[in-house]
Amino acid sequence: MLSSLWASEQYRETKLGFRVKNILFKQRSNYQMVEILETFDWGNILMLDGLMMVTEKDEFFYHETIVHLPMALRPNIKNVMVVGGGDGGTVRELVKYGSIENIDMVEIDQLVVEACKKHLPITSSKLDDKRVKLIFQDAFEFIKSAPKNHYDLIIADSSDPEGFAASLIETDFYSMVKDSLKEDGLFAAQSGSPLSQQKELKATWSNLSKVFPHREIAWSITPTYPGAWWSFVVASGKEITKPPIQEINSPKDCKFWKPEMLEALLCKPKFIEDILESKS
Ligand code: SPD
Repeated sequence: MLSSLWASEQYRETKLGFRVKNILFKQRSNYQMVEILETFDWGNILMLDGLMMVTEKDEFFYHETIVHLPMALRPNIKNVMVVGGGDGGTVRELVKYGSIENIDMVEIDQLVVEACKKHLPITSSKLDDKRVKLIFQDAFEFIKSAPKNHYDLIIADSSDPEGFAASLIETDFYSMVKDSLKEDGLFAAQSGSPLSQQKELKATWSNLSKVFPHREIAWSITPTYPGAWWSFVVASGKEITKPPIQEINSPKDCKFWKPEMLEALLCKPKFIEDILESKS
């Protein structure tokens, strides 16, 4: 029998629908509605407050970009903080590097992690790696008292900058991130859709510019996010230079990422340049 159940993400004035076979998990946490649904076309999907976070079919584009792009820009990354990332996809990519010694994952919502461990087994498969420390706390609060000059890489794998995640694109947050990073440490974050979230992307870029002297923007794709095209930022107190491709030591078991992608993803399409340069 065909299911007549549909999950749809309405983001502003656009809706994207996914036909659902089964509701695997649905529970309100202290922060948001957490749903994991089995779909016909996209595998199991995670939605938070009705917004798409992960589909099993296309999450690799996002998670491989948010990890392997910054990892390609700095050798010798050992100590990492992940802000958010409760589904585990970012950690799964990070643990591919034998050189990484420690990953502090600071996720506000323990229920997201529990649900993903059960229903998104591939995405969450490395959350029990012995180098991973799960900290269930508001990242803004955690980073206030985090050690200074400590991390080589901080990745913000957050929801859209609305509600409790809104503070994660503010200059106060970026300043604390900068203090927690070593001098040549790198900050990487998802910065939303250059098509559907131009105002947020512009705010991210200008706030970053107030704190970090060196920044780059990269594009990638996630077909099930609004606009499909996605953006990521990297920033540092020290110059960001692209190493020659043959010096990039990326893991081989990726589906989207390979060292040649660094040059491609850092090449800004004209309309992204225009957003970053616009006045408002
Ligand atoms: N509009 C959706 C933005 C979601 C970005 N974060 C996704 C989390 C994947 N680990």
